[in-house]
Amino acid sequence: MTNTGSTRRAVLTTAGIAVSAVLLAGCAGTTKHSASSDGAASGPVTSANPNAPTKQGLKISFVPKEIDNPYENTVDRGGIDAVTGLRETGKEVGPSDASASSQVSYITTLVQQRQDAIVVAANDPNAVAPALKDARAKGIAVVTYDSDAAPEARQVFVNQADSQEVGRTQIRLISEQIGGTGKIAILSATPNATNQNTWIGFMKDELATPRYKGIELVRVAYGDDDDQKSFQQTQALLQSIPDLKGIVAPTTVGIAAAARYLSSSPYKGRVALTGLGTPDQMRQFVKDGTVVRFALWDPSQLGYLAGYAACALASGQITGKQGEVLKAGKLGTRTIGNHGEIILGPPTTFDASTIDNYHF
Ligand code: RAM
Repeated sequence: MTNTGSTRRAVLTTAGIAVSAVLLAGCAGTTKHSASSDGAASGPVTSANPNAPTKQGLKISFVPKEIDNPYENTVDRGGIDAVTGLRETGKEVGPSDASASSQVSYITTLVQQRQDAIVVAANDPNAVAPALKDARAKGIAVVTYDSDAAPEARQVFVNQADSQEVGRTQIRLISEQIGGTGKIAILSATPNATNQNTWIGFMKDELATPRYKGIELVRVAYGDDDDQKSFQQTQALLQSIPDLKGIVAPTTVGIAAAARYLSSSPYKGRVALTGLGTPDQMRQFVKDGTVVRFALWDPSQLGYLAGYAACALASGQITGKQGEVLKAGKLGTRTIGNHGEIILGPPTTFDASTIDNYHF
């Protein structure tokens, strides 16, 4: 659960310098190439000025669920691209595991470093809340992306897609793949993850509709967004539920590990697997017939949108109120919705006929 500095990585990019990724080993939140800005974050902004110029010298930090998750790294590269495109400084720093409190010390360090904005994919909605509230009280803009924190601890939540749609889509996909009847299980990330729990809630809601009366959700297992644990949990599900027809893994780590297990097991082609995966990780399993169809969005666009949201908040162009409009560079604009939610767009589904069109 505790994060050791040795596995920690910070990715830094500095405006105008083509540094795409720097691997650092060091103490919590070490900032090797800090911006020259004095970092004096201004006090909390209460009313938006959409025409305010984007401040310069902003320091924006991205805190993923865990630092070695390829999905989260792609998201953060997109975020760092966005902020460096605005001539600000961005970095990625975070824990080596996705446990509930693993991000707290990183956030605390970023507050001490007087970052202008902290962008975090919360491993637990409540565990990070006190540290984020402290950041807010010190005038630091707080954005959640991918996985939300308690709403009062942040200003906006940049959501990859409408949560209902993500949940319901996955039930539609598994139903199509098992012919509408039989036992299914969910292989999730961690038990506390806000995003997976929200999606699972909508999956259960969807399963309760008459259309899916032939499908029975028999278990929710947790691989903790750890490859090995997800692999073992897949094996355990298949061995303990002999008549299991399908698995839904709403996590890129989980679905890739489950596909790897299935692909070389006697269950390949007999037990369906769908959920949320990156095309790059899933390509071989789609091509070898282990997986028929799954879903996701473009992770780098999620980070890009969150990077723009962070700069806009830190510049006073938005405050997070419903109805405010975020200008997001190549993505156009997004209107802030209920409870400060900003949605990237609808999820995409991938299968053998389309997967080679996507490279992330
Ligand atoms: C994993 C993480 C992340 C989630 C994706 C789909 O990488 O759990 O939070 O959004 O899967």
